[in-house]
Amino acid sequence: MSRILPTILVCSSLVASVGAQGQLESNEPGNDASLGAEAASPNGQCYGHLESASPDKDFWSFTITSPKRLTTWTSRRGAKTTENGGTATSDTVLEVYDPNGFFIGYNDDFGGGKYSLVSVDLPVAGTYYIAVATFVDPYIPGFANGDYALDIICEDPAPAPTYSTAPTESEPNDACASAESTSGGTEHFETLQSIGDSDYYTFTLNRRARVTIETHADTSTTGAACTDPKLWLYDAGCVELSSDDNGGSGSQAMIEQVLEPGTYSVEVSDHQRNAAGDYRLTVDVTILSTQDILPGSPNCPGTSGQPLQLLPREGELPRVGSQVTVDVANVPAGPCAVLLGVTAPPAPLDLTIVGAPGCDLAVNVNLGSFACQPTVAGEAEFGIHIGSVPFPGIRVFAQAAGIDIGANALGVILSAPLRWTIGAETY
Ligand SMILES: [Ca+2]
Ligand SMILES: [Ca+2]
Ligand SMILES: [Ca+2]
Ligand SMILES: [Ca+2]
Repeated sequence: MSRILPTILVCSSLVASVGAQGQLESNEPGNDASLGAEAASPNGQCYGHLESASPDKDFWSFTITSPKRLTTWTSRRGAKTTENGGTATSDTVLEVYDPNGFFIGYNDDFGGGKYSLVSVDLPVAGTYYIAVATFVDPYIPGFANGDYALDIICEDPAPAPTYSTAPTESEPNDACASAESTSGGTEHFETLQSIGDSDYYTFTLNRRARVTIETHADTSTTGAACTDPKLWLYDAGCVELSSDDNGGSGSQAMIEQVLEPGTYSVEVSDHQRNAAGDYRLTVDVTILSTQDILPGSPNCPGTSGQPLQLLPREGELPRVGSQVTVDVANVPAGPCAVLLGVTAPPAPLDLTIVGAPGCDLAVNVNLGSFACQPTVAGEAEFGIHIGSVPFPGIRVFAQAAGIDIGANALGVILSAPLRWTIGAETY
């Protein structure tokens, strides 16, 4: 039951908004300045093009009527990634300006790629500007140009976190093997009973997440505080990953780290494991967006000799409240559709028996099948608007299918499946 309800809610939230397309740039070269900015929505996806003749800058504007938190990012648009003369740009920079034209945000690269992301508070109502520009390296001839996607999300500022209080510790908990259980949204009011005491806590992540573990001054257990605590983070084998002494408030400790799915432990002790006293420990877990191509259809070429492919967009983030789009490459001449579901079969279903050897059905098509949107010859794109799904961590599976008479006896080819994990945040 706990899985069914989110599934139904995700379906109803997604189906109404499948196939949404970005707003196109329409005022080049007027949009090179804020005066000619393209008017955009404060929540949506835009499609622009950075010119090849000279480095381009495209201004986009949006208006908010109350203070918001802006998160905006660029991503690749188009299946090809050629820097010069290709269909997709590969390197952008982002600038954000307030209603008075003051510069309030900038980013070149984020998340290990060449696209850009800015997250900034917008403190007053008004019209703000985002400029997408070509990255120019003065030491390298030529520059990246081509198509890009720009996502804009304006949200109400997040409320202060609230925690549920964990049961009192049960000593001895002085090793990974005897650690207390914890999880995101939990706080612990505990004490180091004697000099040299360590308290271990363990938690398990089933999605990629940003984890924040922090100590806070407290005297609620014995009346005396541990004045200078320290934290150590360990992996499932109790191998130390990191530690922090004074990264929190004053001499308090804080570890903030992006962690892959798995089991971890954290140790709280005095900074020299040489003092006693009370502390409060908080644990926050924020699930992050991911997109992965999974195994499936290992040998399912079309008549072109190439396989149908879903290509996740570099820099694109399947985040709550955003539009997520994927490119489709090697699209055959016949109709193309994207099969969409919130679950996948335990193993891909080989279609040899119906005349498509090497092609696998790897999605439970419980959201439906939807036409690809053609872009250029042999390419298409497909997008969904995620809406405010209140269940970050839910997965959406997509697989492209194309009618390609002659490719095999069935006349259908399938791509490998794409798995989106809907994150509460981006990185
Ligand atoms: Ca442009
Ligand atoms: Ca421009
Ligand atoms: Ca203790
Ligand atoms: Ca202990």
